[in-house]
Amino acid sequence: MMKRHGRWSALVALAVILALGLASCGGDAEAPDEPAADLPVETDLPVETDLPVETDLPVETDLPVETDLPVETDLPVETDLPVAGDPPVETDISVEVEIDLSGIAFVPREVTIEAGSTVVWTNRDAVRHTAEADDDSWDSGNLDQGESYRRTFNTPGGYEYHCKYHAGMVATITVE
Ligand SMILES: [Cu+2]
Repeated sequence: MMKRHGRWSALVALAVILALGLASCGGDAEAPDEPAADLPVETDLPVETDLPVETDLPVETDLPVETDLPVETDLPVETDLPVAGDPPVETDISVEVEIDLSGIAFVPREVTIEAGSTVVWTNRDAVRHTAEADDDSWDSGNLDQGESYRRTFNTPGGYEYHCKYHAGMVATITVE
């Protein structure tokens, strides 16, 4: 192998030498033989060393941008619950006033209450009574012994009412 290669190289060298020698002789007709000496052209291999160009990976490191989660920490704003602490004031409205239907009469006959109060009528007689507004705006319906009717008055004013079975059973509620 070595011998053949050596011989081949020697032959090539001779050919080149001869070619150069002939060319140097000034023979224009023999110039076309020179292309055989273009072997050096194969030395463009170094051009393939552009691999380092693939080192642009670091550009993908823009993940940290997703760290804007802390913005959702505005929940503390809902801590305005203490405002609900003033309902106790409304407990003054839960006033109840009792009126008995006793002895064919409303007892007491005249009552004054604050707006929002509730009146409770209870029939203490053995006979049937009713408690209904003179203007027919409300009516207890029949109340037998022991039965009750309740109504809350939210609007200030005078309310006259009566029992539809006994002409003398009349009374008044004043709402302030
Ligand atoms: Cu009555």
